[in-house]
Amino acid sequence: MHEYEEDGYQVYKMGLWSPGPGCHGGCGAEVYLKDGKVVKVEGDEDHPYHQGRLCPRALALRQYIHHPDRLKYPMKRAGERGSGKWERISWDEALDTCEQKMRDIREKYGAESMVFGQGTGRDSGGPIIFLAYAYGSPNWTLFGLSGIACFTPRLAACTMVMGDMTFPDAAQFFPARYDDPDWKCPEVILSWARNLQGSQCADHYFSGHYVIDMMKRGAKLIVVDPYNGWEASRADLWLRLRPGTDGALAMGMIKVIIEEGLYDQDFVEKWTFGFDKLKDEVATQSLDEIAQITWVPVEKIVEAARMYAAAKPAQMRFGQPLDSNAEAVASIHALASLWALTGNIDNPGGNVISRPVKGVTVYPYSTVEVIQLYGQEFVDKMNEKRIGADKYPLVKNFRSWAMSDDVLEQMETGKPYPIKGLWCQTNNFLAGTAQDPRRHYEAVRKLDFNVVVDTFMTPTAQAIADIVQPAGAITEKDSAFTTGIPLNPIYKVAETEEARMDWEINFELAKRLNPQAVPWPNVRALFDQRLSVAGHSFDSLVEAGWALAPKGDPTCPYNRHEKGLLRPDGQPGFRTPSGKFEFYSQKFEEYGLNPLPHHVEPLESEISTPEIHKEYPLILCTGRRVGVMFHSEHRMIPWLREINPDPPVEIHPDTAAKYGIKDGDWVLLEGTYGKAKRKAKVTPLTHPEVVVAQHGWWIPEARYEGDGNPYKVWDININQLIPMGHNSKSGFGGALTKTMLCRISKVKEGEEVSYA
Ligand SMILES: Nc1nc2c(c(=O)[nH]1)N[C@H]1C(S)=C(S)[C@@H](COP(=O)(O)OP(=O)(O)OC[C@H]3O[C@@H](n4cnc5c(=O)[nH]c(N)nc54)[C@H](O)[C@@H]3O)O[C@H]1N2
Ligand SMILES: Nc1nc2c(c(=O)[nH]1)N[C@H]1C(S)=C(S)[C@@H](COP(=O)(O)OP(=O)(O)OC[C@H]3O[C@@H](n4cnc5c(=O)[nH]c(N)nc54)[C@H](O)[C@@H]3O)O[C@H]1N2
Ligand SMILES: [Mo]
Repeated sequence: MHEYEEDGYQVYKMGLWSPGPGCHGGCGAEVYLKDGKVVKVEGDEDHPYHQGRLCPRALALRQYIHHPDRLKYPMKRAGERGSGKWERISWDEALDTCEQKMRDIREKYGAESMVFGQGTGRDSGGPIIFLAYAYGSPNWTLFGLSGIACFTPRLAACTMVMGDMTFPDAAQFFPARYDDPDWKCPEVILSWARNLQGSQCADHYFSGHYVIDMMKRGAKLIVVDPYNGWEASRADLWLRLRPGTDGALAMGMIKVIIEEGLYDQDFVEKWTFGFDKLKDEVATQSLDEIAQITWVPVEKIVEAARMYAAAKPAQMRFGQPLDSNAEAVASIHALASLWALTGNIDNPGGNVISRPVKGVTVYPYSTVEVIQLYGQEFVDKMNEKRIGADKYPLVKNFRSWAMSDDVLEQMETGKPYPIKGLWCQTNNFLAGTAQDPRRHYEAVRKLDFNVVVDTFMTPTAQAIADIVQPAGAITEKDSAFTTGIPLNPIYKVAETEEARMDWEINFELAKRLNPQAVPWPNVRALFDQRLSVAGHSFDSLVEAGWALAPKGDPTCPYNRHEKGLLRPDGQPGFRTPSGKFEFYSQKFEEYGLNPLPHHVEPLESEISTPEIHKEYPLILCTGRRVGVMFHSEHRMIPWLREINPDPPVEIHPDTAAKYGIKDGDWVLLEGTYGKAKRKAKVTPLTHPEVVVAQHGWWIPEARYEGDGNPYKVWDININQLIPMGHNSKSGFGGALTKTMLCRISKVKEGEEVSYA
């Protein structure tokens, strides 16, 4: 039952997602309401995936939902852009203005002149592409994040070389979870650039604590991470690599596995393509050189390769820092090759192929899904003007994003066609999403019309918006979590003033701008249709609580390549040109990219720019997640801010001593592109040559009076040290968020940062 009464509370069982906790988890919660207000949130012990566990952000949900600073009604600016002056307006006026301005832009310059920007994959992703496509603009993008370096590089690489993405198998496909007789516990979990304690559910959509569950069941842990975090400190083997050298390390492991004959001969013979070419490639490489590049000693590379290859099954979880690698898809190709070499694809306990549960798509993650929603002809038409599609064949042929780096450049140059407006929903680019936020700020402020849809007044909204629209929080919206396991409904149980759900806002505007594209009477009807392939209506999914695909369904494992469940032609094999996992990728070759996995040095490093390294000797590794905050959110939530009160930079005690820095000192970080201030947190957990800085910082309590520095963002935004426009050759990847060089010094007397 999804709703019951207890001690005068109305209790709703629901999956939590953004906005509120943020995250990608859809965790099972029980939300307690009294007099229409959320008063308490607890984990739902009956939920098979999370069994009552919740993160701190979910537990603090009531402080988010009822925060006095929540945006409560639409507003228009009442002065110059960035003046900090706002006037309350009605929803009618807000939507009338958007309709009229967007019509003007479309008529004068074409629909492509309006960019639709989102942040990370949240519930709003579906309605944003929906509005963009209804309006007629192909320019849907993860606005500001160089190389769209979040998940898409991993998705694109895996799709090209094996036709699908995989997730670690934590028995998430079965209601009985670990007790299902078909499931096997992996002997080894290789956790590569993952941060269980901080990012928690991250990009695997069924909660991160499965690692602990499986360690309790005997799985050994190998960790690849420069930082001594929760996982590294508990690992059976820890490889402390230099940030950005994952591709080189993976090639080293491939070399050992091939040359020591540790690979799964049967799988390689039957299901892979290009093995000999991969073998020739690694024969040219030396483990000593790889050790030098990666900082990982040869013995450890060998030990990791042997341990991973000997385990049956073994699984790998891989995180966002890989998307930031200089040639991200190439290093991800190397990692995926490890699964194929050891036969750990779609096997019990290995890396299992993931497709939307029963084929339901609300927020498309692949080209197939975009086409499923909008049709081939329309998608082809969109590609004609999609920014970046002509420049990068991989971008053209995967998922439909406009390329973030090129969007910025085109805003600045107006070439090949002008950009005139930004629809900015779920994206605080000035504080968190964007690299080189100053360039973004300048470019967006010159546009004719900007809209921000958010739950709070952010630095971005203050600086660039003409219209601000208040978005409903997680308990204030109807939607569905269809991108992971299980399929979860989101349903409205409360309201905050005039805040509206993202789907409703975009649906209403899309209907005004292109009624033909919106044949449904309301959002619920749209959901009914999209859920119908799973045999559900919106109401029945809410009643059921969650849904899974049954065994035998093509969206449920195992060994689907053997059963002909992966390819459109129904033949056994993978959805690639050869029908096999491609060590030598024919798609990459077709797109003018190196068909083999390989390593590319970061833009700045001790190897690529030794001169710069002399002056800027530290590696700036940003954005390592912390559990109490989601990107730029939660700085105003008392319980969470108390745990993480100031924008920190973590620095090793030896390095701190060298530069005369003490714990709690304000320090200046300087790189070749810019600078930012931070509070030093001296800790042995970080490597002496790596400083670790959280991203997403702004100071909500520093009230904004129109001085051009909204919420002190220019004092502390770490992305000022990170440039745009150096994304990977393929287009996707290379955000440089983990690898820029920098130097550090104590902030001088009188230059103290204060934000009371
Ligand atoms: N609480 C919270 N959860 C989040 C988010 C959040 O902001 N807050 N963000 C969400 C989003 S959008 C994402 S993309 C995910 C990201 O979540 P993850 O993929 O887990 O990424 P991170 O936490 O950035 O880093 C993971 C680990 O990689 C290490 N690392 C850094 N650079 C490198 C490198 O070059 N190579 C290797 N091998 N390791 C490296 C870091 O030290 C860290 O321990 O988290 C999601 N979950
Ligand atoms: N230096 C550095 N920068 C990074 C990263 C890093 O590791 N280092 N990580 C990058 C990554 S992987 C990502 S994915 C991006 C994330 O970037 P974003 O996802 O854009 O994250 P935020 O900057 O927090 O902006 C999100 C905004 O959306 C609002 N919001 C939240 N949920 C909703 C909702 O459902 N509806 C609406 N309308 N608004 C909502 C929040 O209040 C917030 O203001 O950041 C990137 N930036
Ligand atoms: Mo992300």
